[in-house]
Amino acid sequence: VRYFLYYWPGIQGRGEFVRLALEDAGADYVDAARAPGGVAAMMRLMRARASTVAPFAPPFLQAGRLLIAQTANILLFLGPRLGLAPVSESGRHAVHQLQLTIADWLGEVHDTHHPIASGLYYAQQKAAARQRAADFRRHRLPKFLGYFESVLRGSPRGYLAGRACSYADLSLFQMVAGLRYAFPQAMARLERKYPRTVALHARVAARPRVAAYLASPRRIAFNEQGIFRRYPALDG
Ligand SMILES: N[C@@H](CCC(=O)N[C@@H](CS)C(=O)NCC(=O)O)C(=O)O
Repeated sequence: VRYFLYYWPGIQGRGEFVRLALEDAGADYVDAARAPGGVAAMMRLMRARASTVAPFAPPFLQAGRLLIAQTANILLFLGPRLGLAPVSESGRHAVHQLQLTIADWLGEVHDTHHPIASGLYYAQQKAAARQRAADFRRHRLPKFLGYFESVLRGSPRGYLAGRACSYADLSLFQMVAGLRYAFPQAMARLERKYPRTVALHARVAARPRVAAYLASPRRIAFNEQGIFRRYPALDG
């Protein structure tokens, strides 16, 4: 089956968590909104139709007649099809649980630069952003990193759940990559406390298809329109 991923062109954003899974598996997919006319097609798919529940927001995935939205839900669907989820029911729920926790974490990263409203510019909420980011760096970032480190500590193979790499491992790689981009100083200070998480990041980056993807033009560079933004004022 050929997959069609719809996500805003020009940013990694939430689409990147899906791209990483598709790329790692060598899946046949089209990054559909990056093609000419792709955004218009994406907006058309977001209009409710009688036969489907329309997505509220990108990313969403078209697979044959299926249209699936919500990052963690897309990965729940793709995981077994791409060989990136455990076979057991308990394993699949564990990976989905980890992915939902990553979604919560990512939302908090977003709120460091948009603490008041997503519809306002960063420049309109700078003072609140500084306050929110300081709390994120001091409390939330170590708490989330510590949680994933403790999950890895309990795992014999160095992956988050089960014996093999899952989409949650790919997503944790993306969190570390994004956090290093957005908060270079904070991450430099913190990282040594989370050696398993850092090692997992390196291990995922070295997976042959991921490495090839990261070096390709398909990987959009981090930038200040995405979720991970480098604003020095927010890095302390
Ligand atoms: N919970 C959803 C969030 C989707 C989402 O917030 N998408 C953003 C782009 S990353 C968007 O286009 N939001 C439009 C809006 O919230 O109005 C997910 O994880 O996929």
